[in-house]
Amino acid sequence: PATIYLKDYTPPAFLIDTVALDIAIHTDFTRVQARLALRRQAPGSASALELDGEELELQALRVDGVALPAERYRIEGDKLWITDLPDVCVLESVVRIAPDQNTQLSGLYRSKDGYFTQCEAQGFRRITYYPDRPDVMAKFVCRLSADRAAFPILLANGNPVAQGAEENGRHWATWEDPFAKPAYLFACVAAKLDMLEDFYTTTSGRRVRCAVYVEPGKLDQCDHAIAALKKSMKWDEDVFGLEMDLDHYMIVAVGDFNMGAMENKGLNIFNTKYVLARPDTATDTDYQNIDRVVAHEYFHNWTGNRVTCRDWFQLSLKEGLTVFRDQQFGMDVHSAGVTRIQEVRTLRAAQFPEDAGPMAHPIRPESYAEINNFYTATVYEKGAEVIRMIHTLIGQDAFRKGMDLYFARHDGQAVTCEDFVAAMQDASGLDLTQFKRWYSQAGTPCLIVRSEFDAAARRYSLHVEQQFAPTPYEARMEKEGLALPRGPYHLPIVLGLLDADGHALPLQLAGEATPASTQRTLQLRDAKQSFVFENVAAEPIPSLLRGFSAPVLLDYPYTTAQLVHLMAYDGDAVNRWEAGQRLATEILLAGAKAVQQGHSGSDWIPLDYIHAMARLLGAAFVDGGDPALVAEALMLPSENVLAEQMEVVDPDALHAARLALRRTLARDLREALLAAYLELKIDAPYSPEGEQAGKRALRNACLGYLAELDEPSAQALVIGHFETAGNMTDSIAALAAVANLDIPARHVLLDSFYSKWRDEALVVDKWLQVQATSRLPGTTQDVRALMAHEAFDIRNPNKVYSLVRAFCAANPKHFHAADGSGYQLAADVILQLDALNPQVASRIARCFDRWKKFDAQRQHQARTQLERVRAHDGLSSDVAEVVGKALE
Ligand code: DPP
Ligand code: ZN
Repeated sequence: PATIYLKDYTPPAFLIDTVALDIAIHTDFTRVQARLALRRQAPGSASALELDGEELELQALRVDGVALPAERYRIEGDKLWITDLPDVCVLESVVRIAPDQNTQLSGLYRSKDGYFTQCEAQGFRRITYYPDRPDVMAKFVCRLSADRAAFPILLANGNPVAQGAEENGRHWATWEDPFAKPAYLFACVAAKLDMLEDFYTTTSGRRVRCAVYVEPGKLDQCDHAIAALKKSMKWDEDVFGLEMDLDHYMIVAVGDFNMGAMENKGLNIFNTKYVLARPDTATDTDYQNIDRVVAHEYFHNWTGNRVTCRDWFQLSLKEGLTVFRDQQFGMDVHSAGVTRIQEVRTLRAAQFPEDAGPMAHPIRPESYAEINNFYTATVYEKGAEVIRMIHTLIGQDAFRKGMDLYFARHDGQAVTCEDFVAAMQDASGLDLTQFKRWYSQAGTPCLIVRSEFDAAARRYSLHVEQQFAPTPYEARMEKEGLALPRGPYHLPIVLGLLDADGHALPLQLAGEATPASTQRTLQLRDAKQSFVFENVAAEPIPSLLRGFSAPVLLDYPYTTAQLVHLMAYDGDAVNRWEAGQRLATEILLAGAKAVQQGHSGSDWIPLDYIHAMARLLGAAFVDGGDPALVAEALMLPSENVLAEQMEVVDPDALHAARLALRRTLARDLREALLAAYLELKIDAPYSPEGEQAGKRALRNACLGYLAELDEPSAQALVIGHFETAGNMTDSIAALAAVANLDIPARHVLLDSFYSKWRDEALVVDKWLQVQATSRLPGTTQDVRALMAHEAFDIRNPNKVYSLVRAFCAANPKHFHAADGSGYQLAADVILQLDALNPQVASRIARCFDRWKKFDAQRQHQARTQLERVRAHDGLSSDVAEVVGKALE
């Protein structure tokens, strides 16, 4: 596929003031008429109009009412060029499209109950000829028509302005969006849907109608989404002073959707997964995800829609910022500590490996082949970390001023990441020139920190060195002559120092007269930099990067005793958790080595660790204890995260070591785990919020450990948990545990679960997922068998994600099987999917990212499959880019 470069950006020759669309949906085809009011940016120049169009059947083209002669336009691939246009004119086009055949789910497509759209990033060109680029912002009017009985609901962006009947049982509706927007924010829906509505009044008195549309019969699963929407509206007013700017805010849920959700102006379209919830169908995690995704899409109304991206290289401008905003919202409405811990875990599980692999890219890449491949953990999650660092460096008040300035300068514009950073710099007065390296350098930097204590001088020094090795991305840029000089990062190190009793020390930096506080934010700028603290009586234990203040790897030679101390006493919840993870990682890596050397025992598990975990569990029940945090601490680092730490990954050894540690903890803490399990039983009616969810998380974590005891009584406990579960959180916890057990009850439970929920698609997804992630031998064959099951549909992204991606991304033991059977399964699915839905195929292909970290035999197996995929005729640019870079 052709590579597209940021350096080649040129402004569009023509702008569009208004767009009038007429979309007529018929049984076999849809006819789209578009009237574009064009205006040349540089009047008098001769440049041609460049329009994008994909899979469109052109039927008519008129300029100012006159049919365009053939010599005035030219179609080349997915481009339509028109020459000799006046500076101001109206272009009309008529095309036919086939949404019923649209399996890519990009553009206008058919799903069960009707027709839906997805236009980000480049779906609008599959609806009509248009300059499909975000820097062309226009006001849209959309007339939509369809059969009234089959598709009673007709929606588009903005406000409803008229509607009526047509002949043959058809009807129409016209919607007008008062805000100029890029085409990627266009949406329309023609479907049979049920609707739940509510109202929200903004501070300035606008009464906003909030509506959630879902498939018929699912109204009892909408309450949470609508509540989340109202909470988000309030939060954005309170925290950022940003109000809803339309009278209608609609969320439409659809079961076939490539991504999570889409922030189309006033008409969000959501994957059902992030809308539908009822206590018996959705888990606590699902409820929280709904809060977060609803908030995320709502927050986009300002950060993304009112101010959008100039080009797709700037994607992180809206995504990093909006993820940061939904994270802050999550910390405010849920537990701050737990929310942050979960984000750090996600970053390590998804973004760090990406940054270390063949698809590594900075949050603003210089080039791409397929933009759909750049909706990544780097652009989103690392992008959010970069915004968070600005927030940490300049402080909350200056950050708010920076946001205000950003909107004052750029409301209604399509801008760049530089524009955002400039607003933050101007509002705060902090020079962010060096900071901008975070936008252009790929890879996870490593901080090597060493400490030095001078008892006589009562001086404690931290010497910090930054390492920022180049990635394949930089090598590629180098080859293309685009390499930028790399340099050290500017980042905040939030830290505290603990004494031997666990007290936080007052921190007095050299040159200061008195200690300022017990927690400081240091600014690191140099490749090597030292920080010196005065008046330190005894050697302290450093708590570094509190709250995960920068997305880096930390190399500090902690002893086991120090980590155990931090686990118990660190004042920062994230770092208490982090100390436990760090210790568990060391132990598990030693365990993997022991397994490789054929040691069968578990003498690599230090007793200190077991005792620390026992204390942790006990701490959930003392005053001020937080079961949710304890549940996080009980969770060992995943095999994939551990794999990143191994020179040559041995997935079998990692699996064996991790399982051995879980079993040892289960055996040694059995009484405490059982007591906690019994104690944490909840009798109150279900609520997905706060305290109850935390207790459930800990209770289910205890159950998970107890299930590792190879004993009938433990198995009976799991089965009882399943049978008495009053909500999906408990049911699925038991089912996931039993899916790992080779006992007769496994099939009984799985079968009964499926017969109960076969008509509830999102619950069936969970059923597929627990089987795909089972550790039992035969799982790969089970996944193949499930692909032939009536419950599976390769055209439905959620089904592919739940079964195939869960297997590839969350079952390393089987995906990385030495015989190559997991890789072969993945490649089979990629090839089958590529012709149907390249975006989803490409996401599966990403599971091969780390193939070069494995042993020669596995590398050979992976290469065989990757080459097989690459050799496939007519491969999509999506998969071609991923596989091509993996094989580079
Ligand atoms: N812009 C969308 C989102 O992140 C991507 N589907 O919310
Ligand atoms: Zn987003």
